[in-house]
Amino acid sequence: MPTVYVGMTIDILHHGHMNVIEHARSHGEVTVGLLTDAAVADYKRLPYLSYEQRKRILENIRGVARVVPQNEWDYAPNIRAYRPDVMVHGDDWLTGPLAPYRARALEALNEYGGKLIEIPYTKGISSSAMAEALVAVGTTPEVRKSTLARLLRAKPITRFLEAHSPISALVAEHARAEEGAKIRQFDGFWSSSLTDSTHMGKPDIEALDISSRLANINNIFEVTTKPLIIDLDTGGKPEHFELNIRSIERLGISAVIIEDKTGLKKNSLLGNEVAQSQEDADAFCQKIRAGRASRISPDFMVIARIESLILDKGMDDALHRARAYAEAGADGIMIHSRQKQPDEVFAFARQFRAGFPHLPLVCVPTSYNQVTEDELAAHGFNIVIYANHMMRAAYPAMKRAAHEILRHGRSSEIDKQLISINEILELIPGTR
Ligand code: SPV
Ligand code: MG
Repeated sequence: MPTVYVGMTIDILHHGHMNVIEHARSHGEVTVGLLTDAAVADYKRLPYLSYEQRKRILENIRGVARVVPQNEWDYAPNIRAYRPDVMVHGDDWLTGPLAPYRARALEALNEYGGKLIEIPYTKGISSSAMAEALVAVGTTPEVRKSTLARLLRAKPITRFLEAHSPISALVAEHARAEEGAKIRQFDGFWSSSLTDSTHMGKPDIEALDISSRLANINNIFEVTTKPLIIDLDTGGKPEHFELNIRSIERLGISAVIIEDKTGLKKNSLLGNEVAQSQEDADAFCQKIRAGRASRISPDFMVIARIESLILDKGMDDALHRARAYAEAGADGIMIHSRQKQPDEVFAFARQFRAGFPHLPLVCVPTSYNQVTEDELAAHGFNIVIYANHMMRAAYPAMKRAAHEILRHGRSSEIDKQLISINEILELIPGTR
């Protein structure tokens, strides 16, 4: 019996997949190369169903003899490993961004005389569109919360964008940049103390109470599906932190980050221009333990943020604290810096990674903004947070509009820089 290879993701199983499987089994014994979460996440959004769930579905389909992991978007490595007599694929890859993958698959098949059979792509069905719809319908606090842990397992580095309101979160949720077959997206949202405070016209000094922060996040969650990390400043008193963890986790937030400061907190980017004090390391470890003890699921993360470099306490202090916080049970470490170059966070990562090769490392490259995500990943970072960019984009645009209307005594001059009335009426489904 000839062997047949088919590569698939099947986040949502539909008749298009059945066409491919039925066709494949008419040529021999079918092996499905199931794309792993990591293979998919490198190219588009993480599948709704986990690899194990998708594997179980496939194994119960008639004609599928076995399911093997396909660890890359590229078929060639598995073709070389399994050397099927035949590979079956839809004809949607003859041109466009998938064409290079076709060429590589053919090259691998040609090495031993394997055959490629292409069948007409099933029209009128789009897995990606269905997956988006499914994610929107199927997002529960539980699903959203555990997505961060899944992302960290699937991707070397994940990117989070600040969202201070539902509309800013909608923009962050739907932003896309295509690069060949890859579609870059943000993996989730950062609820920033700075921009949440700014949004409310208040200083970033822990002045907003937890209820108003969570009410804002709840509104964001009403209209989005991606995971969120909350900046909880110092976390407050350990007893309050424990209680707040409950409310935070219940809402479906994936992680909380607390910083090792004490007294009146000021924004880190002010550094030592203002009076700020760092918390005693042992007391902060105690807070980490208290937070971890009150979480419900192990997928919820308590991340410790180190302010030693911000407050000019030096690298040794930062590393000493990082080790202590990791040993106290922190699920990740955020190292903050206000330098223009990434050198000090790179040096920190290198030394920290020697003792803790796998603990997630978080950075916030606001001041060292020339650094790329690839460079950060190469230095061992797993989460990059763009901490304030949506607010910083919106505010100058609003200010300009207000000023231009005043200056001209009418709005016509600013109009072409604004979203049109027609577009804003189309922006939110259900408006019309
Ligand atoms: C925030 O976004 O509120 C942060 C990061 O805590 S920073 O503003 O750089 O301190
Ligand atoms: Mg903050």
